Amino acid sequence: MSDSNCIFCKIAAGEIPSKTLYEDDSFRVILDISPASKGHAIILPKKHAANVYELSEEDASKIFVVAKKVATAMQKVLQCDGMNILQNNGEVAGQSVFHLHVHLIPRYKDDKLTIKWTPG
Ligand code: D5M
Repeated sequence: MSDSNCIFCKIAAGEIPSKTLYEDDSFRVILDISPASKGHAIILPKKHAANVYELSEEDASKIFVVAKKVATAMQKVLQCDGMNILQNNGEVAGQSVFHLHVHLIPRYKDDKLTIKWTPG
C-alpha cells in the first residue's frame, strides 16, 4: 500500500505536514515545494505507485477527475490564464520523485515559463 522510504507516501498519508489544497480517500493535492509558477500543485495518490505503469486501474480512472476538480477551483481562485497538466515517468522524462504525481501548473500571460517536453 505505501512505501516506508517514500516521502510522497508520508505526505499523502498526512504523516508529514504539507500545504494541502484537496484530500479524499485516494488522493491528496498539495502545493509544490519548488513551484514553477504561482499556485503550482501536485496530485499524490495515497496508494504508492512509482509511475503510470504501476498505477492501479482504479486510481488511473479517478486521477483526472481530481485534476479537473482542483484545476477548476485553482483557475477561479488564481485567475490564471492557462494551466499545464503533466506527469513525468522515468528520470529521462524529468521525473525526480518516484511516487507518481500529476502537476497542475497555472500559467499567466507573459509568465515566460518554459515547460520542457521531450523530445525536442
Ligand atoms: O516532480 C517532482 C516535484 O515534486 C518537484 O516539482 C518538486 C516537488 N517536491 C519534491 N519534494 C516535495 C515536498 N516535500 N513537498 C512538495 N513538493 C515536493 P517530478 O515530476 O518528479 O520532477
